[in-house]
Amino acid sequence: MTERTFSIIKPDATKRNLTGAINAVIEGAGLRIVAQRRIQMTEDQAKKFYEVHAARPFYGELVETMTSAPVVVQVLEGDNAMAKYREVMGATNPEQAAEGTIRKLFALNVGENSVHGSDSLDNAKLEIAQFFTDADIVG
Ligand code: FUP
Repeated sequence: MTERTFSIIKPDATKRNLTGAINAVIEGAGLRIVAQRRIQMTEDQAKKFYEVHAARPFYGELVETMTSAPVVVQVLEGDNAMAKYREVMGATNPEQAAEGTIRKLFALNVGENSVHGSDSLDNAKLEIAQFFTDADIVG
């Protein structure tokens, strides 16, 4: 089924000019980038985005990392897009990520792991709505 999921190319990756290389892996996997914008995330945006992790010990560092440089927020569309992108991203900790995945190829460590992808269709909807309006998305 055609789905949409939400992606972020994180500061560690934008700082190293990896936006194009990561987009090549995304497109190579058959996912279409139907919306994309480079932004400087505010502290409030990062806090809201990672609200679910607010009680975790790494929350402060996570918010700091996500606001340390620009990010590229994206909407990806394709067959089974949510699960497919999770697979293409690889495990949260790059040491555990499979060969050929974005995190295996590019991530530095668990906190600087180059990309975010929604982990459910419900979250994808909420996350897309935090950064895009319907008019921004051209499928
Ligand atoms: P994922 O869905 O793979 O991005 O992983 P999580 O939602 O579990 O984690 C979200 C982000 O929190 C990670 F991308 C980086 C950060 N994090 C840490 O910094 N340390 C951890 O031990 C776990 C997550």
